[in-house]
Amino acid sequence: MTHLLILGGTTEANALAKAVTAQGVPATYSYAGRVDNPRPQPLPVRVGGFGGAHGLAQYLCDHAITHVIDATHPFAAQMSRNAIAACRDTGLPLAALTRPAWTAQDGDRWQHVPDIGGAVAALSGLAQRVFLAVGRMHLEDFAAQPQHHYLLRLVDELGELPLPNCDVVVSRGPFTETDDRALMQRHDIELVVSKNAGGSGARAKIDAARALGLPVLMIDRPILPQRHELTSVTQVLNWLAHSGVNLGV
Ligand code: 3Y8
Ligand code: NAP
Repeated sequence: MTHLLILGGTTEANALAKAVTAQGVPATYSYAGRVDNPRPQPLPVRVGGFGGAHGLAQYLCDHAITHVIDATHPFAAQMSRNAIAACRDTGLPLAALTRPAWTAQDGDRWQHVPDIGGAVAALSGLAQRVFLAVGRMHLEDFAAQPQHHYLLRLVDELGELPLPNCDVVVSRGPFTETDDRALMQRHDIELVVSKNAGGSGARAKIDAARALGLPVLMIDRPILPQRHELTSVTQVLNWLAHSGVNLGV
């Protein structure tokens, strides 16, 4: 009996959830539990960590999972590493549904940095008005550069803010270039800090920066171990069909 585990939390994971539900394939959607109100899904949802790679392997056995699709964000590196280890240990098939990294186009003024720490180091120097659109989990790292005025965009309100000089916008994507351009003009933004998330849900600020001629500190993705990677829902459905899943029941 087929039972998919979708490791979710992205636009692509949500599209996959709809597709497998439409095909009548039994599946469970998994959130880490990072935000207060994660988007509802059309299939059973579980929320919270598994307890490392071993906890995930145990979950896969306990819930008779037959296939794992890692549709997490490219920066969710620990989850992806755990999925590789747990599927290796249990012998279960794993495919990652990911999105190609963004590449600079004409007019882009990108400075690539290898990780969050590299972005913090690149912010040394005179005070600027910085759009820090990297979420909540790494904000404290930027307290090392308190001279800037930061515009933060968060999914949920934060009580304590680790940055002395900042404005906060509480808003979850997917975002649009028009709105991001207006936001950046309203706040006189001079520099954008972004993860190279890929996909469409987070790219609005990159397109807005190009249109406004603003520089971008682009944080490159963490390097992941080798795994079977797919870049569309159709490819995932084909992968499932080729591994014996009866689609369209
Ligand atoms: C909990 C689950 C959809 C999916 C929406 C995508 C697109 C909008 C853009 C900016 C960048 C950022 C952040 C972002 C985007 C999508 C997608 C994406 C970036 C939700 C969601 C969960 C999370 C977790 C959250 C992180 C944070 C990162 C905000 C749901 C809304 C910055 C990544 O407050 C926190 O703790 C937030 C934590 C991990 C990164 C960070 O370090 O803070 N995403 N985002 C998932 C879980 O619990 O398992 O409610 O949908 C999902 C989405 N966020 O179609 O609606 O697919 O990428 N998410 C980044 O890309 O830089 C915002 O502001 O421009
Ligand atoms: P991470 O650093 O790779 O994972 C840290 C731990 O969180 C994992 O080891 C696991 O805990 C738990 N976890 C992560 N994703 C999970 C999931 N989908 N289901 C169950 N547990 C999960 O992950 P992250 O960067 O914090 O991302 C967390 C979630 O936010 C993911 O769903 C991701 O797709 C989504 N998201 C992240 C970003 C981002 O910028 N990082 C952007 C958009 C969406 P255990 O070890 O206890 O199992």
